[in-house]
Amino acid sequence: MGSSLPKPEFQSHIHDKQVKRGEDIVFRCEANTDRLEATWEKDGERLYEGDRVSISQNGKDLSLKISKVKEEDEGKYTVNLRNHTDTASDSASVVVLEYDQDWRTIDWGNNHSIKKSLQEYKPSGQGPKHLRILLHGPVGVGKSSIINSINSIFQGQVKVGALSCALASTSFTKVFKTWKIIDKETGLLPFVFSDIMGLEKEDYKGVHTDDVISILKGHIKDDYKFNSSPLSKENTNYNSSPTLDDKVHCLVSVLSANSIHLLEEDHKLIKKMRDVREHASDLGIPQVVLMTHVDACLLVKNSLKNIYSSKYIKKKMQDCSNKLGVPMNCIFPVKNYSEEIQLDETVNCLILNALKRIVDFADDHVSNL
Ligand SMILES: Nc1nc2c(ncn2[C@@H]2O[C@H](COP(=O)(O)OP(=O)(O)OP(=O)(O)O)[C@@H](O)[C@H]2O)c(=O)[nH]1
Ligand SMILES: [Mg+2]
Repeated sequence: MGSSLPKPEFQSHIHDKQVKRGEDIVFRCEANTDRLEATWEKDGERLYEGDRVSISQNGKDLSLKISKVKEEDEGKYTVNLRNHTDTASDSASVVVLEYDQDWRTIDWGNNHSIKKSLQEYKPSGQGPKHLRILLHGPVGVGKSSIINSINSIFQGQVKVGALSCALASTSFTKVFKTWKIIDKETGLLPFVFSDIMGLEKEDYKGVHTDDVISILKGHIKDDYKFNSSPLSKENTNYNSSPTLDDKVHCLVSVLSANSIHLLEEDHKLIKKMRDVREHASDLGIPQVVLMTHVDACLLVKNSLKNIYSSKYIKKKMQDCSNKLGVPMNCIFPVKNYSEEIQLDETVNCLILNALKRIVDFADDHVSNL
């Protein structure tokens, strides 16, 4: 009497995978018997041996290899076992972390010319002495770090001194402060940054939206310490006759890639940011979003040059776009200097490109005043 055919079963399974483009995927599993036929599927379609696909069965060991992964390889993979007694199947998913091609182009070798154009920039027409750029957003997203990083680029070395007092004296920025940027070679640059306390969801915490709106109009003097109630017109810190230099020429909303998912569309904090944006729009002030903490994505942490191929980053930018109502082409991902002690041209490149846009937008605004 011949031995009876065993029912096919898995001794070990295939597992979900996340891969970068160009890498290979290998699924391996073990069956309980070699007396079966194994077939592989992707999203329900049978897979056959091909240029990038190798299928092997060595006794009970089964494997599928996809070489040089492309975006199209993302999906659900299934291995089916069959013999005359029964069938069994097992599935796992593949997520390809990157697009096949960068979805936005950036010239990584162009830092020198962008920096030069910013060093040589002069505000248009009868405009102000300097452009004023206001950074606002939730607590701890990296508003002060952006100013610090820009300062570092123009100083030619990573600087913490200029802003460390503001950062170190309290856990967050509490005072309204204007930061001038001094270029190591050419001196004072004609754009300044207004750094403010972060927004919080509670009405009595963080910077009051009325204060942010007053800052847009140039009504708040430097060194004003933010309060839970907005600054009144009677206060000595209230500037009742702001000049063009005191007014904001570009509003930069700052959000962080690693915390944007925590803010629902109807979150109080998002509502506050939209409220400020609406006032800025009424005043004709151009707006840009900087998305910080892009190194939350491992691909990007390994190499910043993956920024525009990373699906994670695009998803986070779309999230910022939907929540704030700002088009994608006004959103710039940046990595701030945080732990580094030396400048890095790729870090500089993202910041310089974003800054150039901000200055161009602000300049358009002042030239139309
Ligand atoms: N990894 C990483 N850390 C960052 C980045 N940007 C800022 N940080 C860190 O995040 C922390 C908060 O940064 P701040 O610049 O103080 O944030 P802020 O928005 O000014 O915060 P408040 O003044 O409290 O509202 C600091 O420890 C920074 O070093 C970034 O792009 N990547
Ligand atoms: Mg700060």
